Amino acid sequence: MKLFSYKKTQKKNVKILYILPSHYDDDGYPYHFWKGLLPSNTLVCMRALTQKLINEKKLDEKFEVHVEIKDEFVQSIDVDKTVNESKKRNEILIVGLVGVQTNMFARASDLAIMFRKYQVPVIIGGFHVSGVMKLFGPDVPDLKFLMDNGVSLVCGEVEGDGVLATILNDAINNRLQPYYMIPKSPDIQDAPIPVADPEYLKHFMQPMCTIDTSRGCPFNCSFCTIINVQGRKIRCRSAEKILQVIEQNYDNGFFSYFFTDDNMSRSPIWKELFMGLIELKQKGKKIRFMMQIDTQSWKIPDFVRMASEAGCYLVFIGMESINPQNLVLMGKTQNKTSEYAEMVESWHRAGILVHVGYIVGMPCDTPQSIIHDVRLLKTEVKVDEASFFIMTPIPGSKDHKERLERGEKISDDCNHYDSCHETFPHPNFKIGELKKSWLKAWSLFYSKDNIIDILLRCPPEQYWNAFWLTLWNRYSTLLSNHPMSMGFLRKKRRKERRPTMEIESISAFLHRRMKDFINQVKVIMQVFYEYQEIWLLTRKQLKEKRESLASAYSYLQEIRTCLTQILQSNQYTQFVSQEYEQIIQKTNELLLQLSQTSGQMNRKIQRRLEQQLSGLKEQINSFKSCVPNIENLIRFDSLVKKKIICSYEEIMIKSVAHRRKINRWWIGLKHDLSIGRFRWKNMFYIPEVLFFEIFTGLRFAISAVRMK
Ligand code: B12
Ligand code: SF4
Repeated sequence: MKLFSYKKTQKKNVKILYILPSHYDDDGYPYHFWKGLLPSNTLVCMRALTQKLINEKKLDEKFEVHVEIKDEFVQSIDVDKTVNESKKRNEILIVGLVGVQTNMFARASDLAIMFRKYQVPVIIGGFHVSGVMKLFGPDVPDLKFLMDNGVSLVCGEVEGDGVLATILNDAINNRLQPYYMIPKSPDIQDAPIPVADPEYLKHFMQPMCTIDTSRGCPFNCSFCTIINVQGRKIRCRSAEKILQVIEQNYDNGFFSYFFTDDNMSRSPIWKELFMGLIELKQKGKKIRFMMQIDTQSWKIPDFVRMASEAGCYLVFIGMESINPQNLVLMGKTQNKTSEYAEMVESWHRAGILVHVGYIVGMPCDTPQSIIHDVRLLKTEVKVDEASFFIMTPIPGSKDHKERLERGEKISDDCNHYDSCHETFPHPNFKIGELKKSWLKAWSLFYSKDNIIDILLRCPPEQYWNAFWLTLWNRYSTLLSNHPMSMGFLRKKRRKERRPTMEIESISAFLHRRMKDFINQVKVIMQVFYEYQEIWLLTRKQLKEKRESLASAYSYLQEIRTCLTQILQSNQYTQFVSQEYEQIIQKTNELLLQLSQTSGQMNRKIQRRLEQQLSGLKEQINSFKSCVPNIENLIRFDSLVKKKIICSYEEIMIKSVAHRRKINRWWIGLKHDLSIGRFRWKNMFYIPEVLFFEIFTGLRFAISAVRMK
């Protein structure tokens, strides 16, 4: 369906093209994907606002104005082609680069200059320009460069009366000002709410709609730009209008939402909105949504319960750190670390998954403390999903301003402000070490053991959501990308490279793409196999087995925490030997618990389990006489993981044992082939392997896609 089509008319046509620019990777290629993860809220908001002006005839009536959108993450932007098409149609082209965050600013500037070469009027808006101009005014070199090249900049939100109409009429009549400073944050009560656009949403893996029900935040975190750009007073849209659009979207087949408010729990309309969604559900129109909230919101009366009834399946919480000192230094004093576990538990009880944002490189962080804190996040706080960000002094934040005032060195490449790069020297980390710690945090959290633990203990009704979310994070991080700014299947164009880097020869580019392809296939295969095993172990239908495995995994986590404490203490004091005794004791308890659960299984499993476990008791107790040095502790860890947990899993779930046997066969075959050895034994297994791979692979793929 085409939402906006051209009419034959006497008036001159004007095309307003809103583009969400991408950003560059470290090799200078813009990020493009075949399918994206999240659609852009700013892009659809800007189109809805402009369409309203067109409908209300607020734009110069001498022209016939049309509006189009393009998201560079998932759609290609060919500047020459776009300009030539407009020329052929004899229409005036106006380009708006929208929602430009700091990490997108370099790409946005390059696109702007490309369009300016054809004299196309270009306007840039979004958080980078707004944040910088609010704190430093327009006299900043990067911004001046653009204005000198005829690009117009917009600082602030444009919903206010006449604001966008003025800018667009100036653009249509070729009289754009170098910049527009919007003095007041507008009331958004009556701002148009974008309706779902199937043409745009088809570029994403799942058709999810976005709505910002409110803007502004009452808190005062020093690393955040919201306070300076959108203000501390909360302004909201009309709940009634939002509900009307949601119902209309439902009737058109769209029922999944991301409410992009920075803090939905402080939105004055949350109750009215949730009540409306509950009523829609009673009418059979079931909506599902995720939202961002703060760490205190679980205490708001009725908030958690109503969110669950209204269809919330995931909350994103800005936890940022588990070190209280860090939180005080960053002004995030509303976060109470001692309450984190209770908070997560309260959301879980309501059947809602908890995803936290976590910053590494806060003032008190060190490489060791990050490892320690991530362990706590897994074992004590028990969140279902975590996104890690490298501490970044984003322009527009108090942190950025203060660093500049103190004369500290910060990166001058905006493209690096994506929370995945080091942008300032941290006193506790050598250069490059912060990035390593950040990667370590991802790999520790998304380790296979923790993913199994998450899937075993998450609310059962959210099993498939947790499954796909963790899978996405694992897949993105294996490809060294941030899951939030990542899509499925990367695209690159040879000639589309950052102007500061040379265009590669065809052969060099083909070589790069071949390497990318092989890496992509490898990662997809790795994730497929890993998750097949994870699914075999954690499937929802194995209710009793899941429960006993869940407690085995939580024991394993506890034992590992003790082991880490011993390893970190580095000296064998009285305390260490007590801890050591404690883990041996805990492991014995684990054995006892596992053999008790065997009573619920069939006789054969029970017998095998008893045989396996009785031999282990002696081995565990033999550790009592060993010194708790590093080698012994590692041996102990491997005994618990391999001999107790793995064999328990294999005895309980036959298909897991089978999967692992075939994995070993593949590894053996690969090894044999690498050294040029041929074994007849390998051939005999081929029919069994093929049958298993096809049968289990298909069963897994169908279950994961149907999510049943
Ligand atoms: C939802 C969200 C996301 C989502 C989706 C974003 C999307 N594509 O919709 C996800 C999860 C993917 C995401 C990821 C990231 N985000 Co984010 N995100 C947001 C959030 C919460 C809401 C965005 C939104 O919908 N705003 C509402 C729209 C309507 O407002 P707006 O974009 O400012 O647009 C208005 C004006 O700026 C102006 N305007 C904008 N463009 C134009 C263009 C023209 C021509 C004109 C005239 C006017 C104009 O008019 C608009 C209407 O008033 C914002 C915070 C916020 N409150 O906005 C952070 C925010 C934008 N994100 C931020 C950051 C840092 C990131 C990440 C780098 C990582 C991270 N730390 O979260 C990644 C980067 C991903 C990427 N490269 O795209 C920062 C950006 C700061 C900066 N200077 O760069 C923000 C401000 C949050 C913060 N705490 O500081 N984000
Ligand atoms: S980080 Fe979150 S809580 Fe803190 S000021 Fe920004 S939006 Fe508000």
